[in-house]
Amino acid sequence: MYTLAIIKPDAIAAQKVGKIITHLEEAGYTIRGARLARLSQQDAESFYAVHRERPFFRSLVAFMTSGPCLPMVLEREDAVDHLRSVIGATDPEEAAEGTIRRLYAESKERNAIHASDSPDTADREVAFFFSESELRRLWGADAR
Ligand code: 3AN
Repeated sequence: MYTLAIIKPDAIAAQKVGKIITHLEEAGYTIRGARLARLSQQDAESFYAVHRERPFFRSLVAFMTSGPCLPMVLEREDAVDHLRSVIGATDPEEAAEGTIRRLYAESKERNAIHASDSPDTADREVAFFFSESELRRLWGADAR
C-alpha cells in the first residue's frame, strides 16, 4: 500500500531530512518516489483545499511555499494509518514520544512532515506529485 508524505520546508531548513528518512526506513517504509519541489501559491492552495475556510489557511499556504519541500511516495503494509502513528499529532507538544513531529517539528504549523489521512486522500495526493508512468519508469517490473 502507498501513502504520500511531505518533508516540509521547516525540516528541510533545519537539515533534518536525513534523520527523517532514516526514521521512515527504520519504520519499514520503502521510498517509491521522492523529489524536491517548490510549491507555487496555486499548488499549495489546491493541495490544502479542504482547509480553505480554516483560520490558518493563508499562513499554511505561505509556510508551504516559503522553501522547498520533499514529497515522497512511501510503501508499507497498512501505510496510511501506520504513517499517521509514526508522524504523531499535528501539534508536536501533543505528539507521542518518539514520533517524527515530537522529535523534529517546531510548532503546530511548522510541523516537519505531512502524511495522507485516508486511502482515498493518499491516492489523490500521490497523483498530485507523481504520475503512474514516473513510478513505473522508476521501478519497472517491481512497480505496484
Ligand atoms: P495533519 O497534518 O496532522 O493531518 P491537518 O490536516 O488538520 O493536520 O492540518 C494540515 C496542516 O495545517 C498541518 N500539518 C499544519 O501544518 C497546519 N495546521 C493545522 N492546524 C493548525 C493550527 N491550529 N494552526 C496552525 N497551523 C495548523
